[in-house]
Amino acid sequence: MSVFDDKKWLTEVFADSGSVFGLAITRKLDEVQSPFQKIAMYETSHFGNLMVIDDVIMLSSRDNFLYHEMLSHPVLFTHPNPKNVVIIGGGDCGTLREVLKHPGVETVTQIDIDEQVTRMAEKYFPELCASNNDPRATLQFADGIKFMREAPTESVDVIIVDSTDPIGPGEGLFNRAFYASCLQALRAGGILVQQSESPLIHMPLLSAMRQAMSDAGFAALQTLNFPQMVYPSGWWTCTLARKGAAFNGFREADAQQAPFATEYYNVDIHKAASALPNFMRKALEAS
Ligand code: SPD
Repeated sequence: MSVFDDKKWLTEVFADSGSVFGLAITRKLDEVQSPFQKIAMYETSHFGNLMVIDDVIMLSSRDNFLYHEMLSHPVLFTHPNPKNVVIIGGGDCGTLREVLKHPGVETVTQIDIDEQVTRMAEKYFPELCASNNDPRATLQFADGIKFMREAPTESVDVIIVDSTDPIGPGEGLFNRAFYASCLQALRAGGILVQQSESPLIHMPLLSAMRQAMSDAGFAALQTLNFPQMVYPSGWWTCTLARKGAAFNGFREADAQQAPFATEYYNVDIHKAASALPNFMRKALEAS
């Protein structure tokens, strides 16, 4: 018996780490079966609204800022002058909102395979969709793998892959063929960044992703880590891959004077996120 027996719990079981994460739910708000996946929305007692896709937690009102800011601002302050950005996935529009905060960004094309994710986000996370009508933004509902395969050569500065885990519709976004398409679409010095799962639970996957990025021809890789309570282990990463040049810090002065507010990202966080614990260094050196 637990002291929480008066609550309804939504639990996600992480079979690969023998652990489970739970949030207290006050009610189910919605559920839709799209042609691609089941999207469910819940109201929680402490984390605001919650989106769950195929029984996997995607985001909560309370902590999505960590993930969306870390997927956007480090890469945009690392690129010297990002003008044209592509987001693959990202249907909840939280990443799009962060990217559009950068005044130098001229176009953002978001390609999510599932329009229903965006329709649900508009309804239950309106704050994340507040910038969807920005004239710089184009939202397309299509296959991101095909989009990148057909993208004009050297037409993009930054590609952000804001995907689900590598199962279901997101599976094809984690392999060498996809990274090769991204490399071709990037201009010289362009950067791909992708959510790269938990360092504690998914290190073999993270190593394999990095290997596939290198095999595709990316010249330099950088993995950043940050907290994310609602994902397995509460600890998450994103990995940057640069075309044709090594990483050489980031535009620290610009980040310091950013003309917009963030809740998590700042210069010190950016630096700290690139510090990797020994077990990660060892695993990445070995791969
Ligand atoms: N284990 C869930 C990982 C999901 C990562 N992407 C979430 C998308 C939020 N924009």
